[in-house]
Amino acid sequence: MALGPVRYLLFAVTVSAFCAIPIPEQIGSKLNYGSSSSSSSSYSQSDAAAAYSSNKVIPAADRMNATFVTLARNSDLWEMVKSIRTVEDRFNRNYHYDWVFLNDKPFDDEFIKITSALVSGETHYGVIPKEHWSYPEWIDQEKAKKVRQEMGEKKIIYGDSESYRHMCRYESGFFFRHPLMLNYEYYWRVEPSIELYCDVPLDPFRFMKENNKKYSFTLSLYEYYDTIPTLWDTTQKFVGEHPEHLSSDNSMGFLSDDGGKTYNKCHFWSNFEVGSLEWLRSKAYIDYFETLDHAGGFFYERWGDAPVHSIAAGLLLDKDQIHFFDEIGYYHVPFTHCPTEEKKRLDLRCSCNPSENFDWKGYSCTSRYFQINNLDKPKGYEAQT
Ligand SMILES: Nc1nc2c(ncn2[C@@H]2O[C@H](COP(=O)(O)OP(=O)(O)OP(=O)(O)O)[C@@H](O)[C@H]2O)c(=O)[nH]1
Ligand SMILES: [Mg+2]
Repeated sequence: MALGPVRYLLFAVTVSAFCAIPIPEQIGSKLNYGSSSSSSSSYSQSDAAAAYSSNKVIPAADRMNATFVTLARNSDLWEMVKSIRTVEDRFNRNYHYDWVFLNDKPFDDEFIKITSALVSGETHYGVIPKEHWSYPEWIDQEKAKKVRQEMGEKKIIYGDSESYRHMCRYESGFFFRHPLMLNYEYYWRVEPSIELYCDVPLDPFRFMKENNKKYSFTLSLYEYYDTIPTLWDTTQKFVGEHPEHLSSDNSMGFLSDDGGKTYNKCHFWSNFEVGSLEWLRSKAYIDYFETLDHAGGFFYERWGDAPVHSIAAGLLLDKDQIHFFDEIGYYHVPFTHCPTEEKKRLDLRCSCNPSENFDWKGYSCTSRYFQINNLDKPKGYEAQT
């Protein structure tokens, strides 16, 4: 973990040295806090904002069918406590959404005692079935071991780690199928040691549902190439075999600079996600995951769940089903998303330093997202490039 910032900084230097990143024209934000479509309920996002400032708890009937979800080890407890506290303070104290914790080993009593005391909603603790956290029978484990040694010698971050690979495969293909997740429609992924910097002035789950969004992000960046050399070839194979799954209004322009021939390595940073579980459980997504899983790259390379989710969202969903949550100020070491506009930061009582906002820096991909969606960049973004 301590290597995290170093990894990204080294990577950032590489990217800024070798990649020409087109920066779109200056434009102002189109994002707003409210929902653009009508709701069958009398409850609205402005009620959410009012409730936040008055400390009112949203009635259960006005909650969405949604949960927070965290994959963690028992040893992550105290870093997880920080994440829960920030999520509760900035959002969930008014909502009391549930929280599902998943682990490849049983959670211990202390983990359960502390986390259940801090979460305002119900907590659920699940053990991951063995077959979702082990080698599929078609994987050559000797070959996988050799790769880990080689990647370790090359000092590729987590290159020598077996558990990190199981984790990435699990987050790519299984967490949304865990029995505890099956009854929910939306999830918000939370990792240990994160920070929410601003009051969350809307219910992100409701926003997703009312606006037909399926996937969302706060930060985006370039992937480390050595971890995914054949991910794009495998994706192309999938597209060839399943052209029916490709959206005709996809985000190829976010993922590729040459119309799909090569992957530009842009991905949404998946340690934060609010998304549709039903989309992840769809035939389109499962077919994609199965193609990747059979190709073996989770073990023979070190494919991360971030590029996997991002490529799937970018190709299988319509462009406007992917949402950028500008109002959710967020930190996961070493990157910050801090809303660009001062008025927004003041209204939402943000505690982030705007000069640390990563959005418009050269190694963020968020400009590309704005470009392909014809979105106006927020006022003041030039000062943060
Ligand atoms: N149960 C379990 N959870 C894990 C394991 N490895 C990682 N996780 C969890 O999976 C998520 C991602 O792991 P991280 O170690 O944060 O990976 P990362 O975000 O790429 O790396 P960092 O930059 O070091 O945070 C976190 O929620 C971890 O708590 C594991 O072996 N078992
Ligand atoms: Mg992490």
